[in-house]
Amino acid sequence: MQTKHLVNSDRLWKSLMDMAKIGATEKGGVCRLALTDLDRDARDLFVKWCKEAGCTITIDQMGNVFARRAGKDNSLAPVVTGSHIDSQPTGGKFDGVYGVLAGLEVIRSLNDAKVETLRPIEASIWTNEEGSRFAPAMISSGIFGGAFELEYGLNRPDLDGKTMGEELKRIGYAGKEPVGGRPFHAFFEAHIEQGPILEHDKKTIGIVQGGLGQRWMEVTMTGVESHAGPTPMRIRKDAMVGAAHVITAVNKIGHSYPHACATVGLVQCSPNSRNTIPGKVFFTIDLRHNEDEVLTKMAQEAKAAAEKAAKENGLELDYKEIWYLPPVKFSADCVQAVANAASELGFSHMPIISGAGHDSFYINRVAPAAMVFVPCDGGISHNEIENATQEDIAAGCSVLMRAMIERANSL
Ligand code: HGY
Ligand code: MN
Ligand code: MN
Repeated sequence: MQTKHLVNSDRLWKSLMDMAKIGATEKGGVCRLALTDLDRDARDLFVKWCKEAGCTITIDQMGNVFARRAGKDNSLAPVVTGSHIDSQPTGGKFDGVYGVLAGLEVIRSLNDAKVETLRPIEASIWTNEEGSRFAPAMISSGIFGGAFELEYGLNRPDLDGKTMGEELKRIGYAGKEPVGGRPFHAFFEAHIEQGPILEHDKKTIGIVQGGLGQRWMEVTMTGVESHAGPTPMRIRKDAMVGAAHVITAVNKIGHSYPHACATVGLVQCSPNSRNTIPGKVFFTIDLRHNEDEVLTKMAQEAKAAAEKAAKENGLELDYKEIWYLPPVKFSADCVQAVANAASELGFSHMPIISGAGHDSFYINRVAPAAMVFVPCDGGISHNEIENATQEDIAAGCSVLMRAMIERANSL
């Protein structure tokens, strides 16, 4: 069957490449951390493009940006699409921003085709999806979905103690609109898969059924700083040794359950000097699984391993869980709308579960939501070499557009 693109593939690709210049890194990726000047510049560019496409712009108190294209009946709840524009420190050109610019491309293509939908359509940016600068992830969509209070989000600090509220004000995106409390008729998010399945199975579109649950912990192990030379091994209270035991245990937990994921991604050692025994080590744990009970067991085992390592190495332990996201199941109607669109447009497709978290996970709590995945090279993401093909990027956007039109013309 001949596949059909509904969108302007070259224009979408160019907007992605232009946006990737903001925070571009030597190795071809982006570093555009949440609420930095680069995040502001990217937001400003998106807003400029959306205004040129005839949209009206609304910004809420967490800096979420909504670009609205009017429909025939603007009293009806909109169909919304979007994702995030903040990146990892060594992020790629597509993670998040593809979903933001795919939403703009849908609006631009509707304008080109002079199509008026019954319902208004909105393209959106969700603040601090990555949870890299400000933990946890997906805070702003989480507030929209009722998982966190606004005050909690505004007061989340980065590692230098700057809060989200202060940084939103600083970059000029502390909006007035309340976060949430308004209905979406449906929400769709286009995103690269960030894993190897679609590429391996040679499918263009992933019909995302839902996503893994997550538990994030912050751990501080405290021993005694002392001289690396005269301090005998038997009397040391070495925080790095304790942390090493926990890090190894977390990795073992990840391997011990099928489809589990377990990662220690952030480690800070103090005083971080080569000839001083580390007195304090701070690190994070990221556990994921599609079954809530298994995720709970993994978390219990990680905590037990930390307590054992602290005891055996004479260390103080501060261990706290800072985030729990239950496994997600998307709305059957929206998932079906994506599947129908992929079939009607002739793109190969398969059902898939997301290993990564996304803003639609929380929006799914207050509105029917689903996602459209496209492959990325080698399944690599959260890496500057992250890449996708223009063909797949346009295919995913066409499926997004078709699904959105179907929902936007339904009562
Ligand atoms: O961590 C995640 O899954 C997402 O990239 N924030
Ligand atoms: Mn993402
Ligand atoms: Mn990401």
